[in-house]
Amino acid sequence: MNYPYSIEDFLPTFQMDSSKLDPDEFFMNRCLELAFQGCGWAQPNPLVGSVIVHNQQIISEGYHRKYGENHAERMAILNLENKELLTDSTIYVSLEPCSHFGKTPPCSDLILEYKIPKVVVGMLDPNPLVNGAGINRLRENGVEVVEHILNEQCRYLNRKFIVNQTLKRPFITLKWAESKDGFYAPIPKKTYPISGELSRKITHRLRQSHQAILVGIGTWLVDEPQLNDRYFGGPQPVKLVMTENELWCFKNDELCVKIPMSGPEFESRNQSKAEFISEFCYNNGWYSLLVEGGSSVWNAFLDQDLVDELVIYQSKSVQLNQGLHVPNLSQNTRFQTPVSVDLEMVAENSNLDTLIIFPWKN
Ligand code: AOF
Ligand code: ZN
Repeated sequence: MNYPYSIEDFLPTFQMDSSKLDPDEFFMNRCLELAFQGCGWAQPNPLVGSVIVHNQQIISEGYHRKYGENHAERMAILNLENKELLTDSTIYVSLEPCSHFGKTPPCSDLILEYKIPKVVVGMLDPNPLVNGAGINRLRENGVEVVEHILNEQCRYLNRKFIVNQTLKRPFITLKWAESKDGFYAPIPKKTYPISGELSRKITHRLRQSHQAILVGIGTWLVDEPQLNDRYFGGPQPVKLVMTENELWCFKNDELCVKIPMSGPEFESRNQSKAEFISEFCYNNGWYSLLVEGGSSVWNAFLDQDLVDELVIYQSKSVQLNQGLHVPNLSQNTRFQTPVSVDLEMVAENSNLDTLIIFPWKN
């Protein structure tokens, strides 16, 4: 499987040897590959892929390409020229077919309409409007349904959607680059390149796959970061800046609103800044937030346990001797067993960073 520069590329659960997969897993793996093509475009909808298999051969494929557009199964069915084959085929889909009317009509109805006798599903749809109802509807109408194929991988791919649907808040990723001695910037603070080229690309993928990006005012003023994705395409994330007393919100590079985060009204909410920002994002429809630092912003989220995933680039070459410290994770039980990848070992790469990931925990 290859999701260029994405966190999935570096996790052991996604390093599947396709020769060892059984047929259901093999076809579901293809669904995952297709699903990922919607990365950055389908959000905040889930990433979903689908294949139609006839006589053990894939005869059609589809994926949820863009928010508001056709769902994966519908695409796979529409893409098939000879629809007569459907009554003797199996449709694979990485997420349970939906049973509700959203921006598009229910996929389970389409499957029934074309009399597809068997459906193989990767994961249940955590959307309370579906949540098993799509599978029930198929079974009640005589369709054979097989569930949970590559379930762990399907759920990980849709971790943002799961967090949104079950916790009603954005998925929150923290990311930083640190020198080999644990600093993220020199003192006095100035722009200082720590991570290498491959790390930068991974960051752009992270930006592309989040709907909002947050930095502190220090990072904003000193680094003047563009906070956009310049490699992968799709809608650009909204930029947020946390100051001592305000949250600034930029859309299309224009400052559009400053929201107070101090004073009697804010205090009366009894919320930390991290909780407030999380709720503010969710209420605005920004269902994933990438927190790029500095330390007061990272710590605001770590202190409130509002971190779903943590991504660190640790340089093997840059040593600062003194500077601004990255957050201390030693007391935090959630962040003790990372996945560590020596990026220098990744194909044709002169990047001297170790990628340290604390992946979302199911
Ligand atoms: C599927 N296949 O490919 C996707 C599904 O507004 P809509 O019509 O796009 O519906 C969005 C919801 O549909 C979303 O919250 C999730 O429950 C489900 N997404 N379902 O059968 C797909 N993307
Ligand atoms: Zn659907």
